[in-house]
Amino acid sequence: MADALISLGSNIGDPQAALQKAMHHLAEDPAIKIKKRSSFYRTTPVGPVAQDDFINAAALISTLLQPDALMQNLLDIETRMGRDRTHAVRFGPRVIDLDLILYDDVKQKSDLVELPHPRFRERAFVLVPLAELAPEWRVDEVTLSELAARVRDQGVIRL
Ligand code: PH2
Ligand code: MG
Ligand code: MG
Repeated sequence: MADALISLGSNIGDPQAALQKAMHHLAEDPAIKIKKRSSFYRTTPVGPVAQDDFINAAALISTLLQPDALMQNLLDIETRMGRDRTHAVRFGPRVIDLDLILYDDVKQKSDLVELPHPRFRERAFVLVPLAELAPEWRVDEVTLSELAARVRDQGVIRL
């Protein structure tokens, strides 16, 4: 069994309902056990695209799946929830986004997923929910709560 941290985000339609639905899909996957869910956060969009605020959250799971298989299941949930990547704008609005951020202390770069997630250290909308779930989880000797403290003030409000 491995532990993994997943970041969830949505800013189209009813984002809170979308996050709840995504949590249900995760819980229903027989290969995934949700250990903890974070609060929901309203977050200012990060990146080059002007768009609505996001709702973000995180889940701490344990799983028998290897990282690529887990990522594929996350992508399948996105597709089932109506995510269409064919005309998508990079960093643009999305009905649901499920990102695999950390998987034990695995470091890898496959076609499907890079671990740890390449941009998570800059993103309060990822780190604040992660630090709520696993404040003492260390990445290269630094805890998630320390990483989260470095990126405060990016408009992340707990609901
Ligand atoms: N996701 C992005 C780009 N920007 N900003 C916020 N606040 N939350 C997100 O989930 C997000 C973003 C691309 O995945
Ligand atoms: Mg993302
Ligand atoms: Mg994604």
